[in-house]
Amino acid sequence: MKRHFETRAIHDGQAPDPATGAVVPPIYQTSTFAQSAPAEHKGYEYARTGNPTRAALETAVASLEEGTYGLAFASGMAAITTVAYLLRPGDHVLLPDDVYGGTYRLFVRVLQRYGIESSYVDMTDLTRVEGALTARTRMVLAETPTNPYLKILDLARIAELAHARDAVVVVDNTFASPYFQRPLLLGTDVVVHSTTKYLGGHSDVVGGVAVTSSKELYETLKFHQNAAGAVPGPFDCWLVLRGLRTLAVRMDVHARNAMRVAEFLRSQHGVSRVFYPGLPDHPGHEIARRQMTGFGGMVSFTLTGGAAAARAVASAVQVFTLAESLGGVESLLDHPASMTHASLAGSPLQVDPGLLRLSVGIEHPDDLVEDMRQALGAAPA
Ligand code: P1T
Repeated sequence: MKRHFETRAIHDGQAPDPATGAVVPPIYQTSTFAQSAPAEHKGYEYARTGNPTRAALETAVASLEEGTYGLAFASGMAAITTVAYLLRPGDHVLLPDDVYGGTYRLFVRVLQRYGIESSYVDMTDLTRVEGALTARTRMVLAETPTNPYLKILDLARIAELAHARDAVVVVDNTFASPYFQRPLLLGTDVVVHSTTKYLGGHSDVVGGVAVTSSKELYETLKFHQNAAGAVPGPFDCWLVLRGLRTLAVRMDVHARNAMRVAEFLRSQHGVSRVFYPGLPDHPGHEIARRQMTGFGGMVSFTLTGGAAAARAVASAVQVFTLAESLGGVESLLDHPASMTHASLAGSPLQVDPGLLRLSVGIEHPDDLVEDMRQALGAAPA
């Protein structure tokens, strides 16, 4: 019988060290490996190409995503950049109109210079997805729930539309984590993560991964991982592995607390809209129930007082910390328009300056609700 997620998170890729019996995978802090004769070695030659601590992480993450092959990178952006090496000048990539600001910046400010075109549509509308696919579209890069509006995209349907055009479907699964969503089982081709977020889980490491079940895609990505070299160090891999082991228990609490905070926010007069896929009136709720096993820990909201109120709340929080990033045990509050999504300023994807985004942590929910109550009190009506 196939082992359950919680068991795989603790054991896959993490068997006791054969050399010493160490229960936790050792940090192989070495840049090179001895060879017995030229090109004869124990599977490792140079640490950009491969390192046992990194291999442990790559195996574990592939297992959790129900994929065959995992690759680890120095950041989420390094993982996405390496996936973009699948493209050639003249190719077109389709992305959601709500996407992490850094991903937009990479495609528009960097890859466009190399002849890669990108366009952005509301992927909750499948007719728009279909209409935006062209003969040159080689990749669809979906993110769901999206960052920062938490839209839910129907991955199985998007994969069907993209595959009919022979485009590769890449899913950024950072917000859901593999505990709540496994895109490869929905027919998509590659999953990427910023492991900086839920997989690491403690806001103490920057990293990324890519997972696929296609041998061909894996071999191309592995070649580029080594050729371009944006690999993580062994200690960073070890930190992500340590985070992975508690992913299941953390995600359950993140989701439970997020639901409490979302329901509280919705009951407040000063709050105009709450975006959380767990709320039954969220437009993506039914798809989320089908394709996810939980709704995650991210909540966004707008205030009746607009941007001035948002800035006041952002400065008033005490348990939440005003900071970029997400997915750690501690609750964070982000003002996307001026922080994580500032690179969208002046673009058609610009974020409402009245929007606040919460990464709801695993503190006691009463303390999180009380903090929101007092911070909302600081907002001008
Ligand atoms: O920061 P890095 O590890 O390079 O990951 C980039 C990235 C990729 N994909 C998604 C969905 C992300 O949210 C991010 C990083 N996001 C933030 C820092 C943020 O606060 O939204």
